Amino acid sequence: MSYVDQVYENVVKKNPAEPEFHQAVKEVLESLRPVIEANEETYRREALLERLVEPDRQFKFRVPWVDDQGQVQVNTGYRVQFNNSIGPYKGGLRLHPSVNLGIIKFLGFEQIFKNSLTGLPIGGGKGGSDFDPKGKSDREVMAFCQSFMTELCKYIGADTDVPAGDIGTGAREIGYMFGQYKKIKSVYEGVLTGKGLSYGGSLARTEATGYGLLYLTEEMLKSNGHDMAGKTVAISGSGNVAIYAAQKAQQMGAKVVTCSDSNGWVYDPEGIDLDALKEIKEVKRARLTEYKNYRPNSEYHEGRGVWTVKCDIALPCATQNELFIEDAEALVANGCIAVAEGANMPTTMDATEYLQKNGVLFAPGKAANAGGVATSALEMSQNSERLSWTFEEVDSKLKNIMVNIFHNLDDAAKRYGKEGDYVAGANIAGFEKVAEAMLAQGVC
Ligand code: NDP
Ligand code: 2IT
Repeated sequence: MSYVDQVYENVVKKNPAEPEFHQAVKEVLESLRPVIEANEETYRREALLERLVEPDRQFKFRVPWVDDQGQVQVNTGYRVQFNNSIGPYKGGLRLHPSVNLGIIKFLGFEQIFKNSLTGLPIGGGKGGSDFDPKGKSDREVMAFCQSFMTELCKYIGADTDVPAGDIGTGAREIGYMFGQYKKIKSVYEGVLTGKGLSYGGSLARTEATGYGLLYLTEEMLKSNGHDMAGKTVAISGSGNVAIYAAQKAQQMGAKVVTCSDSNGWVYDPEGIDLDALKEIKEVKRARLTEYKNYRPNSEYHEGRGVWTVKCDIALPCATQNELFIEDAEALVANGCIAVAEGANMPTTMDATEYLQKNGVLFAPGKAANAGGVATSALEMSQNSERLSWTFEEVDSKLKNIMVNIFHNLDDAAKRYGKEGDYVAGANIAGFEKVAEAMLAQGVC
């Protein structure tokens, strides 16, 4: 049996009931086959892949808190420290009722390669909880965040492990967690990123994932003879990534016609009104059903459907496994030329293959959404030197990073005879640096 198949089979056996983790490992290992075959003897002897798919350590803990009725609630918290061979563990905290160990592990595993692609010294980690911030008062969210950090603070630190936002974790949650960390540890350090601007946050971190997605997409389009101006864009999600992806797409002269949340989706043929969307989602924390009150000519539909809309470019920015084979078929039938993943693993493997086979340019999440974590690393740098950079400075570094990521993965794909396969290119380019560091550091 090939080394890749052997390692994958073992992952499934050792980690049952973690389908998202299996999916992430399979996608990475499949595209690493040529690199692994070229170095098989060393990698086997050093058990490189076995070490890569096994987290350094994982924490699972109880998070008790008291709701506004005086009722004690109990959630489960997680932090998976996956690989720190190129820098401190770095990755977000997801707060969503669907969170379980397998989801955190898939995200942590992806994060290793994504963080490597940024070219910055950050390792891979991820955490979160099955807590649902939706419908909770600020006081309840604070109670949860304080309890969560009371345990998490034992395992993290500015040079050890630096969490940040993800689904359900935004500026409010990071603020409460930072306050609790400081209270318990009496240390003022950059232990979290995505902080508010008044206490060590970086300008442009809020916008970074969405903006970075568009910088990379534009570069991918340019290198294939297209550009963003005049294009029609379908976006899913309506959170941090979706909103700032839409903003940058509009700035680049494209028209964004959709967005969605977990209940339904909006089609606005005149182009999404971002002021309205921000007010609904960032200020009121409300549902997309409200969008029609601002834009009477728009349509609201219950359920899924964003990918049925005719578009040139599709940007899935909500969650994992939200773009299926039938969606890929609809996109191809409608003449879509590019798909770039703002979310982590939003496209299923068969959908990805279908898109690639049908000539659709496809930028995988670990490259396309790396602008968020890259800017988090820039926030760490600013915290370390106790300085803050201007918006323009951070934004121009972000743009450079995204352009470099695209060329690195484009080159890696070409080196292995897989020109245009940006999935393989991203996995190979991300893996090469981590593998080299792991081998150099010996068995650990
Ligand atoms: P937010 O919580 O700000 O927004 C998430 C959006 O996705 C919401 O519109 C939400 O709808 C929707 N969504 C979440 N879960 C589901 C679900 N199970 N089914 C349908 N819709 C869902 O999160 P972000 O924008 O930060 O994250 C979006 C994606 O981008 C995630 O995959 C995340 O891992 C990834 N990402 C985020 C980065 C960041 O910097 N924030 C960086 C890189 C990647 P609803 O409100 O109804 O739940
Ligand atoms: O998936 C991701 O890259 C994030 N949620 C951002 C992580 C970070 O540390 O900024």
